[in-house]
Amino acid sequence: MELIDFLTYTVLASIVILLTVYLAVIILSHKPRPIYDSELHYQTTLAKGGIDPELYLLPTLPTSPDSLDNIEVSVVIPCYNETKRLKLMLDESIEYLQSHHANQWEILLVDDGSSDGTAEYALGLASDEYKLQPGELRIVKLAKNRGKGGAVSHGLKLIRGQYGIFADADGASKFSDLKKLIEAIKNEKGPALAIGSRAHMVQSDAVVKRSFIRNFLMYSLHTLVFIFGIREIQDTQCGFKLFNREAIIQIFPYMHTEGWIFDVEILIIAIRKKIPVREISISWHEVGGSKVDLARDSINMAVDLVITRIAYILGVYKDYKL
Ligand SMILES: Nc1nc2c(ncn2[C@@H]2O[C@H](COP(=O)(O)OP(=O)(O)OP(=O)(O)O)[C@@H](O)[C@H]2O)c(=O)[nH]1
Ligand SMILES: *[C@@H]1O[C@H](CO)[C@@H](O)[C@H](O)[C@H]1NC(C)=O
Ligand SMILES: [Mg+2]
Repeated sequence: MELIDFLTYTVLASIVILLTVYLAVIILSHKPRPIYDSELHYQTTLAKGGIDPELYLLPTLPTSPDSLDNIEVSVVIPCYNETKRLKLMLDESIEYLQSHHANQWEILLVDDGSSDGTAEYALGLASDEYKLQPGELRIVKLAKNRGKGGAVSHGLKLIRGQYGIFADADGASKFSDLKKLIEAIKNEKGPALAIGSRAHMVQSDAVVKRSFIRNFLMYSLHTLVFIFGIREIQDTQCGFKLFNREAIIQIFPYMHTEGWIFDVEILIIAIRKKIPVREISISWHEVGGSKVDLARDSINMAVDLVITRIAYILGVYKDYKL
């Protein structure tokens, strides 16, 4: 009799806990905000120099794996108040693209609601400093700030290239390492990713000299990511990830997270869909002026990670239909 009471009690309690978790995840789940029409348009420079005031429609993801306009590489740069850091990154990347992918590249700069004139600044550089052709540097402005994940996912759905890569505006990664990433997946027939990795640098000055608290938070996050199921990838957070067109089509329409944890969601979807992920060592150097708010952003990342993982397990997030 007592045993039966105990069993009934346990079963009931489990059901209540499960329902509570399920409801909590539904309530807390990430809902990407709707897209404004202006966010599907870009601005660029004029052939004769200067900024073109017109807005042009961006291509939305075609289902065909072929590139549009014969573009090999599209670079998406998420930018939030980046007038101070952007020029170095553009110097390096444009020089590389012009010499290694001449006339077959584009940069799509996603201005994530900056209020320091990042978009106008970048267009000015494109015209006066780099003398780019129309369409080579495209700017899409988000009407309201979405966070790095929102900006990157939005941008990658609007590119023309056969490959799409996202890279940070501060130029922390060595841009020419793009070559290694392309090499790593260029023979793949289906969808594939090549992601930059800084795992080889954990003993280096760049990491050792970071503040104790930064490293502590970094290791805590790594541990949490490990517990929540990404074991086969050492550096999930590197801001230098390359996708072939097929991978973009299979991953980005299904993203839910818009904040810093989006890197993990990309990998969760890739692993669930058995898309190959090659992790490639790249050069990386710390750049000052980080906009990560350590305390607030670490807590948000931890919470978002747990919600995302459980939401996939419970089927609240799906990765096969919108
Ligand atoms: N902080 C912040 N950055 C954003 C946002 N949207 C896009 N970004 C961009 O995300 C990129 C990375 O931001 P950083 O401030 O360099 O991040 P970090 O602290 O250097 O982080 P690590 O480079 O991973 O060490 C930059 O290109 C930002 O401009 C946003 O809403 N907030
Ligand atoms: C962005 O830049 C503007 C102008 O410099 C400043 O007023 C604003 O506080 C900045 N926002 C953030 C979040 O850094
Ligand atoms: Mg950085």
